[in-house]
Amino acid sequence: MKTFLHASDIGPLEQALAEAREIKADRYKFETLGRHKTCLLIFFNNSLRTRLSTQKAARNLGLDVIVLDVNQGAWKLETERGVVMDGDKSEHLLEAIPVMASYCDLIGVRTFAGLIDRKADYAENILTQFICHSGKPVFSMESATAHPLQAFADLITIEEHKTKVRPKVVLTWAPHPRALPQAVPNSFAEWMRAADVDFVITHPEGYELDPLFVGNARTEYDQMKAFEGADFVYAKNWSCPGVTNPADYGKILSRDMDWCVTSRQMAVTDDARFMHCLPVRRNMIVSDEVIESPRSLVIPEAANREISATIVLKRMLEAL
Ligand code: AN0
Ligand code: CP
Repeated sequence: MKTFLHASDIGPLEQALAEAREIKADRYKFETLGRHKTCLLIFFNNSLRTRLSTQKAARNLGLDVIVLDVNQGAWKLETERGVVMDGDKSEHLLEAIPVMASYCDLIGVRTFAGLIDRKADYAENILTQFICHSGKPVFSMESATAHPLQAFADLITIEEHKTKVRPKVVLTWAPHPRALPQAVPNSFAEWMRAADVDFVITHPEGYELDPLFVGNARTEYDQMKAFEGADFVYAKNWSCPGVTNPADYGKILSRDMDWCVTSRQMAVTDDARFMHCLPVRRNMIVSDEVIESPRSLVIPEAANREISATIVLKRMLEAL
């Protein structure tokens, strides 16, 4: 595997899930695979889970790890070609990438959508430059439009906790005070479509996700209806994807607190498990009661980030 951005990059999901069980049974099984190899993790944005779980995964495989926080201690990087660099940015990504690549064997990149220019975000401007100019395998640690390590961990979590062959999985939009990217719901939808689940998306009108990720997944605009009989409820806020109205891209279209997941909606599910990628704002996205209930999976879900990252890094090492 040379790049990791889409569900298709991991190949058959059954095989990936079997590998997850293998790693979970012994996470040090491949501890010599990364000997004398270095994994560079580059963060353009904040992170708690990705930062820790990916380092842990790398160490499971015997890799050395270098972490760079671009906004703390590095030179400010210009990302657009053709700019006269007379502002506050001292270095261009086009030099920085090959330099960083010369010190490592694998590269992980965390970068968020700007939420201003839909075309630039969906072209994955920063991640693409790493893929084109590093000469090294590159994996997304959440990029502008996708968060595949999260979606893979979510799939593992659903697989571990499902009690039906084909569970009903509901992705629900929920309110948030700041405009957030579509990366998490995009990838979650993409991976759920590839998995053997009954998948439904619910959100207020105008929040339709990009067809590139959701394909022809079922949308139900009535949240209560969508929740009926659900086995898994996956909550997430996202800003307007600009699919129906490009001018609204990145905007907050609704602050309707009725969409906050509480026991009112959970009551119509089939005793559903609650999921969220974290970080989560309590009593905006989900009530204290629901996130603290024994049906909440947010902690095992986050723990599975170590497993998804171990598999992705292992696959990349095997292909070196
Ligand atoms: C980010 C997002 O919505 O993409 C990271 C989630 C993994 N969330 C926030 O910035 C709160
Ligand atoms: N879920 C997730 O990716 O969290 P962080 O932003 O803390 O890494």
